[in-house]
Amino acid sequence: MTTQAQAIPAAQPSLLAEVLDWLTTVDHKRIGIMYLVLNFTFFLIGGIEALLMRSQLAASNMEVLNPTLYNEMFTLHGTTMIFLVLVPIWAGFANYFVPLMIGARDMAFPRLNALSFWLLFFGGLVMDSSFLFLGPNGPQLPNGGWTSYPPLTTFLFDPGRNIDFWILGLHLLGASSILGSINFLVTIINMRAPGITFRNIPMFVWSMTVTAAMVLFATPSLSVAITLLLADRHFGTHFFLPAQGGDPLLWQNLFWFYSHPAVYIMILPGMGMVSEILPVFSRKPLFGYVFIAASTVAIAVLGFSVWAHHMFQVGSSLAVDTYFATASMVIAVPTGIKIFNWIATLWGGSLQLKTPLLFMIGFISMFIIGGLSGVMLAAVPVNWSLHDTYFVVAHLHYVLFGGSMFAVFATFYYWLPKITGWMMNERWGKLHFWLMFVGFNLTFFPMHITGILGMPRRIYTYASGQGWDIWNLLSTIGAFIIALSVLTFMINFVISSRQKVAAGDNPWGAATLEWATTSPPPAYNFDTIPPVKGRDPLWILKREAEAAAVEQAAA
Ligand code: HAS
Ligand code: CU
Repeated sequence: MTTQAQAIPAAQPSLLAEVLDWLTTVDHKRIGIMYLVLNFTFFLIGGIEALLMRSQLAASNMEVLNPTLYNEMFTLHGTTMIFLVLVPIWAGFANYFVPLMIGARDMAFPRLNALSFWLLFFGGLVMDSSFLFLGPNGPQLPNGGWTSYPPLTTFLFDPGRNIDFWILGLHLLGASSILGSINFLVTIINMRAPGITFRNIPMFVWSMTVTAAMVLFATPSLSVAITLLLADRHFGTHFFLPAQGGDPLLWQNLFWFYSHPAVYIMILPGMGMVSEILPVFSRKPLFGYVFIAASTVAIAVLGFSVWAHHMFQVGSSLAVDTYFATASMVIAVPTGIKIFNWIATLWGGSLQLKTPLLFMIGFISMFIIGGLSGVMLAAVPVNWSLHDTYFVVAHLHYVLFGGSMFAVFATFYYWLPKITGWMMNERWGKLHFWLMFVGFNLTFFPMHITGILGMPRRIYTYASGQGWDIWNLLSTIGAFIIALSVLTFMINFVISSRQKVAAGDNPWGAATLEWATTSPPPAYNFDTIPPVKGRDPLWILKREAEAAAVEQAAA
């Protein structure tokens, strides 16, 4: 494979051919990269929307955004961050890495995989483009909140095109998720290399299996909800309008039957990655593998039976409220199991405080705070006073940003060397972490306080003299520090891509199969798949090689 191939210089493909190659690719690695680029672009868009909102809320009676624009910004910010960043970004990482981790050549259905990506791409475009098409109220963006409760979003109240675009965009995103989840399930169940079983498969793959099953069971409920809403808006049905015999609670039940599981869809893969990264950077096998895997399944099952904790104000019976409150609190048990096992993994290890580990320690600590405020919200009387206040906004950002998003950055720093062949710069990485950690806490911790002081979520401005001003100002300063940290991340990416510090096959000394091939991997992934004899295959091989060397030396 050497001299001849190198002697004849390969013809340089034209730029057009190269672009076409990417647009028509069915290679899981390229599709994975396209997901990540798209998701990061949406992360920037969602971030700009957030900065606009925080500027408007920096002080009382500001006039950065008018009320209409403010509604549009919080709707698109929530929808973008959830449906276009955190749900699909894990599919992006998994696309690239699941086949490598299980020693497969590609995903089970490569074309379906490309279709999932393009549905996501066009779903995102549709979601953001309603303002280009004039409706009866002029150019508008979706404005019903990421929850889009009817009757607010019915035709009677909002005849604009914006809600239709939100529905149609979401349909495409839902189809993308469902197809992706089928693909992951079939790939993981059918295409594992010899020796890989569900007792030794990497925990990220375990998490993706469970997540894909959740996506498959939950997403149709959302698709049904938005189809009924579309029918109500345009085809004369009355599912949601009480005056015509409908029931808005039907929407809430269908929506949360998807959207509560969705919060675990956004965090379980991250929890899988914590379980990958902690062992590598503490030089110890994962503590409690079986318990972590089982608790993932438990969270998924329980996650389907707590949705009405978002609906404690609708006047359900005491029995119903008691059930949903108890079930929600029970989820703290499997979650706690994970956290204690992670701490046990770190315990006594020789910790290497590199950027991926820093972000994961950030994840664990911030997620505990977010989880505890979740348990508080699950207590019905507490919920009655805190529902729809900034306390909920604080909770959801501690789990979704402090949790999922920190895990995303950890994963990025951890896996980028495999994708590109070069390392991210550590100094800039640490600066990125600390800026983000400080900015995050400065933004979202005060929201617990404004929430308890009674500040409702989704208001575009407020009067001073209610004790909210200083906390809001701090939140806004924090938000700009987060923006600075994201900028630091992008600078790091550019600097590192110029420095190109070679990564080698396995820069972190990790144990899983993706590190056995070159960085970046060849199109076909592996020359030969190393034998898998247990949970940490590359560490087992290393130990065997060392033992053989000792034996040889002794002989
Ligand atoms: Fe949540 C609202 C309850 C986890 C995301 N959540 C939201 C929203 C989002 C979200 C996005 O019951 C807002 C949606 C909207 O726009 O309206 N959540 C919980 C509970 C948990 C929980 C009980 N949430 C998450 C995760 C998310 C997420 C994970 C995304 C990644 N959440 C709620 C409730 C609401 C809510 C109410 C509705 C609020 C309202 O009124 O609108 C649990 O899964 C958390 C478990 C984790 C822990 C931490 C680690 C566990 C340890 C073990 C020991 C702890 C014990 C508890 C025994 C608990 C360390 C002791 C309790 C103390 C208080 C000290
Ligand atoms: Cu929930």
